[in-house]
Amino acid sequence: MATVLITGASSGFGGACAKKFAASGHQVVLVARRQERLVDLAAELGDQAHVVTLDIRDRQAVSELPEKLPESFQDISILINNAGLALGLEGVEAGNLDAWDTMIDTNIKGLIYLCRAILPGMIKREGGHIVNIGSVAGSWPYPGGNTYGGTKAFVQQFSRNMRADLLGKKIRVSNIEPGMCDTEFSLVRFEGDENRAKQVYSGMQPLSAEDIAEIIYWTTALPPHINVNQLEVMPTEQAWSAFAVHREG
Ligand code: NDP
Ligand code: 8X3
Repeated sequence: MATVLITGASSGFGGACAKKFAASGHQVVLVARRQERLVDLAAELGDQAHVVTLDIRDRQAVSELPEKLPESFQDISILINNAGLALGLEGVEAGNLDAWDTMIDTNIKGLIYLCRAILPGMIKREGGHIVNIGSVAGSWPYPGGNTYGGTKAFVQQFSRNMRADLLGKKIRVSNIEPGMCDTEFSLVRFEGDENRAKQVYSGMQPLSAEDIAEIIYWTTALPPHINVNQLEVMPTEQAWSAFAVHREG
């Protein structure tokens, strides 16, 4: 039985991971800001779950997180760095600087705070697995993806650099990079505009949160000598496009 800390467990991939890992016999530490949702999920999962209501942008709170866990939940062997968001789809010349700060503070800074807080324990216990949730947006540009894509490109390179730092320490690092997936992601991106969020997935079959949880679980369940470095996954009905060319006249 492993203890798995999941950020962003109040929705989407994080919630589905909590259910998947708990159903597979593991303990889960559920982290997010919306306490009520976490408490409801923990009630569903039983004694295997522990709730931590936390904003991952709070550096101090994240650094104190390991020591504040009940003793039976302290030996975290899997960290799923999932909490994150996109805000807006404006072109770079019209982007909202507050939204950009929030994405950088959450997707980049929150993620590195968690790694820094949890890794010393993993190193001491000589084992662990950090699963970062990147995005196809970290490799492939699209109009309006500017800062969000930049944060996920950071996650890609930070994951690789962590592998370099952790070589020989029996700690795995994986970066899972999903494409379109129907969670609350678009609702958040479009500030609660349900119609606009729905349009993103209309007429095609997106991935589900459970699909991603299955893939994350698989990477962690592989024998310990196997490290999935980077795994990009899209719906079959999504693909890349040709280069865009602007022509005069
Ligand atoms: P959801 O919006 O459904 O879930 C996002 C989760 O992140 C929520 O649980 C939210 O909890 C949490 N979160 C956001 N900000 C903070 C914060 N400051 N502190 C703590 N928790 C926070 O979206 P997804 O499940 O789709 O997204 C999960 C991850 O997957 C994100 O990193 C996203 O960028 C990435 N991703 C999503 C894709 C998609 O198409 N859905 C594709 C590729 C990557 P709360 O609000 O309660 O704090
Ligand atoms: C979410 C996928 O394509 O909307 O990271 O950026 S995308």
